[in-house]
Amino acid sequence: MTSNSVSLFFLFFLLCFYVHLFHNEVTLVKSVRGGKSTNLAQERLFVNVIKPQNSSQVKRVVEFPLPSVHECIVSPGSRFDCGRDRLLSRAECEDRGCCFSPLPLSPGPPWCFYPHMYPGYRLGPFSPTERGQAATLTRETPSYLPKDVSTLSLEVMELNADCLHLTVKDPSSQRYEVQIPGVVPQSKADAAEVLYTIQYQHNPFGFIVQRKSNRRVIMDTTVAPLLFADQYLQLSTMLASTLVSGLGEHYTTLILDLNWTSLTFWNRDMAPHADVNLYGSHPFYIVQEEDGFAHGVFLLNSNAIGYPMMPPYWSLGFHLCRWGYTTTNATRRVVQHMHEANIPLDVQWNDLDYASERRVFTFDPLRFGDLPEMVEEFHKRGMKYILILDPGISSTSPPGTYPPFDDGLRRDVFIKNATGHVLIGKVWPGPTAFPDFTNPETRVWWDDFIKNFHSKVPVDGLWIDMNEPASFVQGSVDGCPDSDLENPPYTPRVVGRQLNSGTLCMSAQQKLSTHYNLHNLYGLTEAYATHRALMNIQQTRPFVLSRSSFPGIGQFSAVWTGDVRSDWEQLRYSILAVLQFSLFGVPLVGADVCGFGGNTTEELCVRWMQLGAFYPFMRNHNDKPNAPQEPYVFGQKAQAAMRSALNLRYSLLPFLYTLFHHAHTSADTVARPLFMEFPTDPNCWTIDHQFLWGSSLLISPVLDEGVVELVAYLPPGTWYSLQNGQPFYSNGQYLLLPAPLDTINVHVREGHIVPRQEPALTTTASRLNPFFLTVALSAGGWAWGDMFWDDGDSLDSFEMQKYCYVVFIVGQSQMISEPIKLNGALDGLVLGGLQVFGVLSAPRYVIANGEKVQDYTYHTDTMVLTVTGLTLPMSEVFTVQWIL
Ligand code: MIG
Repeated sequence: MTSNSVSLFFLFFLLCFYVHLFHNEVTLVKSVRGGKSTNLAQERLFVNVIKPQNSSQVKRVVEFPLPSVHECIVSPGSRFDCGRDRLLSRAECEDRGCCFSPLPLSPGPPWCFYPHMYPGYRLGPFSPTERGQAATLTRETPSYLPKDVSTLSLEVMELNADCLHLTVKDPSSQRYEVQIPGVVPQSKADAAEVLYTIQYQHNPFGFIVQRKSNRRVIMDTTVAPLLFADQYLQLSTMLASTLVSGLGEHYTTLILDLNWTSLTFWNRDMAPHADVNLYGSHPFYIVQEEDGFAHGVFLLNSNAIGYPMMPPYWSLGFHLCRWGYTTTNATRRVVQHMHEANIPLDVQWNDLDYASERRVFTFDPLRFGDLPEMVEEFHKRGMKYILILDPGISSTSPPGTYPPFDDGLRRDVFIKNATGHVLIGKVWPGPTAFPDFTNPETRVWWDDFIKNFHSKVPVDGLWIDMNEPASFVQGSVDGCPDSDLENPPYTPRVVGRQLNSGTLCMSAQQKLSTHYNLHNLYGLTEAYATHRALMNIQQTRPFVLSRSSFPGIGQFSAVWTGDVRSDWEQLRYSILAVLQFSLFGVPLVGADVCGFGGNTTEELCVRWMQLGAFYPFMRNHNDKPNAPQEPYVFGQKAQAAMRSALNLRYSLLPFLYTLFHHAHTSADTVARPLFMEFPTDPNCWTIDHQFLWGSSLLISPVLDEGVVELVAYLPPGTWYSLQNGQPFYSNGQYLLLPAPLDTINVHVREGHIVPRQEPALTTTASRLNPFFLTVALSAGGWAWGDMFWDDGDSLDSFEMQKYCYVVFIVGQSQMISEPIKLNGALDGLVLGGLQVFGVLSAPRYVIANGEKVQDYTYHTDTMVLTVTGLTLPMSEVFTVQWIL
């Protein structure tokens, strides 16, 4: 299961549940009776999974009896598709023993559907296993699918009180199983504490998972047969509500459309737009149950995975990139302009421009000849540097002139075609071979070349693009053989209609298995290899940014949402995309600020910089042909707005970093949908134009052109404007808020304390500045906050106990810091002040560490107390009191 599910339980009584099926491609079809019905019992979910295996297809002709009329009495909304693989005629449908009844709706219920009690597997007796219990499933009547598997093994493991794990597999053959590198939690739940029950229908086999406390059924697979064949797998269930999120990566809303839609998981180089498969695959969904409960279901063919990595502190600063910084001097000028415009910048990037003939591990001797010197200069300024590293290795340089290829051939690190020769595709350098990152030798080769390159160009992180993997030719320059892998009996609805479209041949051979099985894992395996290489070289926390993704990638990499267009619709989409990745255990995520494709406008770019200031990962990036969009190219007013958005972000970095600490240690989300904090508030269930940072900050960006005010929802409670402390007492209301071009609305939730620091032009500088605290008092005058702090880039600082953790508590007009863990990282750093929102009357005086304070102000209209000029050591207990 993805790591974030565990923490969701603690926050939201999440019942996590995962089904362990052996697939590498999934299509989901969801439908609600009659469209948007409120009859929750009618919703269902099909999971159609393409299964790999061996040898050629054998057509089996099965005789099915025609279902009786009454077996076909199924309401349209409860129909489960008996023809997911292809469109069937009545005769073909009835040949399968299914019911046929056309309907006028499109999209709508299937015409060919299963009768009640369609034959399936029979469940045998259970026997105990090491981790749970197991049984055999046997199919007496073969299904209509070619090469179905008649005997399956089922294992049921109660991993935790809140987590159930089911595995279904073919015991008789060695089938590919995903192995995701990471931690595998091994535990067994205490029976008394388990939150769910599981019941079985024996014949045909199905299971029902119920939440104990309210007896709600959260999964019921008896609604349609389990199908398990060589290249096809189908599991169907009812859903507990219509509020389903997840199942990325797609261009959708936060709450998915259940009106007979399909979502295909097939990693693809594809600019985000509706109804297509995008760069990553995350077969995880979360269902809100309408009374504040929620559960998640994860479909994976491997064991559980680890928590998100702890990012280096600098990676939370501002990143600037474009395709088309054609020389080192052009790149230097960008940094210089940013500096002169007084706009924070931590990380400067280069795209493909740096490479000689677009070949990775080289740099162009003329245009980028002094790249090493440039990187050193950036480092001296306290900045970092990242460049792009595509996986395709040029295969046409003269022998002896391009070691990555020559050496790769020698060490046998490349993906092979079906006949055992290195598969050649086409990417930016022309014909290329593709490293097989499932091969340990490839990882060593990759390490070696990164190390060698790093010894010349000391990059601070790597950007791994085109790793779906993308290729400009279909399959390979020689095409692909005609086989079941290239043309399965059922091809999911992928862009290009062929699995090998825009990528490698499915029959291509990797160390672990065929590319058919490993396709969606290419980015993950590359991210793992790259993370490891950087870790070995730098001995500090690696930074990797990947476009393609799969569950588990959050342990190794940040992800960005690919080639978004510079327009308002894509600005809006970016929030949903970021929130989805939060649910998938990838907290370090963002979209290209100001948009990648097409020209931005000044107004759009200002609004995007404001929203981007609240992406966990913030990078402004632009495509080659487009007008520039660095902050300094715009007018003074726009620059001022961008500068203030960035200063706001930089002031909040201690808080953001603390949220990442919680993501890393307990799988919390960082950017968070409102429903996760307010699960019983129906207004919050679907909101995806606003979001939270942790549980404390509510971000309400402007997402439309020409708009200077905005309707924002404030969940029940008191919310304070972060800008001026003005309180809003909400009963759960929509409010009209002013939002002039220089403003992004951010509200602090009552009862929370946000640790902050004076901003600077880099995090190297800001990390030395005085801290300050923003305190948002509850109605009773209380507040709580915490801060994680360390040197910002040591490996495993938490695991090695090399960090500080301080809790701040306010009550009865007094703030106390409680340093729970101190290792020295806060030595020399001071608290410079605090702002307290919601102080009901003017204090008579203020005392800090027992002494009267001179520098403070109180605003009667907003009820804000501001204390400045303090120098209280952060590494010691401190107190601040305001005497009323
Ligand atoms: O096919 O490296 O999504 O961010 O600038 C284009 C050039 C290849 C796609 C990435 C984009 C990057 C671009 N790359």
